[in-house]
Amino acid sequence: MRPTIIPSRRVRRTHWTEQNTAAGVKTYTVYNHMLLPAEFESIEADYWHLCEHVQVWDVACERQVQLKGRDAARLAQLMTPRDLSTAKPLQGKYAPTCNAQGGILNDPIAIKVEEDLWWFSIADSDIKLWAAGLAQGYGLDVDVSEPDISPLAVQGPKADELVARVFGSEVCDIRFFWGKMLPFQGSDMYVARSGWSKQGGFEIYVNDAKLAVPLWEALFAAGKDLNVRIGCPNQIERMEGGLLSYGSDMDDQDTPFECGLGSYLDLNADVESLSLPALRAHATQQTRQLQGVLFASSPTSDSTWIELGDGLQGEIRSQVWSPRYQKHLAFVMLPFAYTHRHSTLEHGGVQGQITPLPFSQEALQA
Ligand code: THG
Repeated sequence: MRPTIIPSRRVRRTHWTEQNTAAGVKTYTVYNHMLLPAEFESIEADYWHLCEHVQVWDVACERQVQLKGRDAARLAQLMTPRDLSTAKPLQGKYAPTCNAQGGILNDPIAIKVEEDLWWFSIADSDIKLWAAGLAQGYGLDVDVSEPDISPLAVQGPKADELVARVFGSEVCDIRFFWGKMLPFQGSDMYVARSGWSKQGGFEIYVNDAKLAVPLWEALFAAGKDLNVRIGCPNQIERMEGGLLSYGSDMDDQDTPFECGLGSYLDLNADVESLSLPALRAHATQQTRQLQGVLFASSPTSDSTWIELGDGLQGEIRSQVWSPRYQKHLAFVMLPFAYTHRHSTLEHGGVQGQITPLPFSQEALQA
């Protein structure tokens, strides 16, 4: 028998856990102390369906850390080296959060809901504790909480059509990383064009537990002819698209520069941010970089360490076989001391091509 996991108050269910079970979820992971489906039919079958049709994902585990009060914007800015001063209400910004040494603590979407109300839609680390600690230490007038707000993602090429059938055609003019407050059965929900895939789609932030299942059912009823299916973030699709997963691809031992997230910081911004001084200094001291590596077949080694010679090592952070490109894709942290002199490496008896992230179409198809 395969091992199972016991849900509890520590390993939390979501409003849609019964729907996942009924649909035959095969694998779960735990994310922000909450169940996150990882596989339905198979990772490969789920992948092809996501790229061709439309899926509904229970991503309730993308919890909202809410900052509310007079100092909400100040706390939000302290947490991230990205300049948030230009954000408009209902706009989201991908905003890595970093500690005073510049180490990455999370890579949330920071959403300015209202002037004094921010949501950090977080990846898997306990940002609420850190935000509350900063608020305490800086003596800020802000309430930090994790309200019961559960994103439901609709992803895939037919997502616009499906979400328009439920929320109206005005969803079609929502721009990437922006959102609108739209009513569902009398309750306004934040509907944003975002989601952890490159197939396009929306995330609906369900803020009323009573409406979680009705919304789920409405989406499936409206999408029958679109071949809508239950799905979840997909390792093949997200690696092909170069989306990073906090905890796997990066953690607090890495800086945004090392992980290729330098474009999401504003080093020259005149803002109060805990990590900016360290990151300004680090900008010129980088010694390694997360790279893509493409192998023609899967390396036979189980080790995540790649021996590069001369005492140098690379570390595989994530990897997957791509059925579309017939290549084994890896995200690997590699020292400049190696990549400045080499464009290939060897691991588990297989030669790999080193290439920037996100992967280019040329590199994937080569
Ligand atoms: N949606 C919501 N919350 C989330 C995620 C999400 N919390 C956890 C995790 N995902 C946070 N991490 C990411 C990482 C990448 C992106 C979004 C959230 C993303 N990146 C685009 C890219 O890299 O191409 C675009 C970023 C940009 O250019 O602004 O979408 O998915 N609610």
